[in-house]
Amino acid sequence: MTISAKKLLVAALMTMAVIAGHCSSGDKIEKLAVGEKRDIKDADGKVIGQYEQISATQGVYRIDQNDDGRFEKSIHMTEGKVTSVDYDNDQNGVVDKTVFYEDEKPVRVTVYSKRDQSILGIGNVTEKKISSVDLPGKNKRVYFKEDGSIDRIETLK
Ligand SMILES: [Ca+2]
Repeated sequence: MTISAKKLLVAALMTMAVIAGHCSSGDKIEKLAVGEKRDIKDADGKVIGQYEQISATQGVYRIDQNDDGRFEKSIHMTEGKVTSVDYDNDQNGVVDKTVFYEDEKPVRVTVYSKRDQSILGIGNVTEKKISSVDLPGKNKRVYFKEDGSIDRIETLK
């Protein structure tokens, strides 16, 4: 990976962390039978996605805002709390990134390779900011300062 590719990845991860911060579990909690689905509508009544009850405690909101049949965002919920959100920002039907939540706070962002879906980078989130990024392909972990500049780089074991 080149330096500019790394910069891009970091920028993407940081953007994700910010977006993730806006995605709270304040959404309405549905209660349906397992396997049951329900349309999600916007303020104008237009269908923008679907909610599916996966199990007694788990459900997923799948959002297809541009109505092309591909979900750009899937929000996984357990007991009414967000556990992870999958994003398909380029709308190719394959997940680009997943943001993982613990206690309703984003803790980790995984970015996948467009080529083979392998993990390009794992961003570790602290206080809604990326504090470090693991680059499995490089065996490196990059730490960031408060201002987003690189603090240090460690080799992963
Ligand atoms: Ca779509």
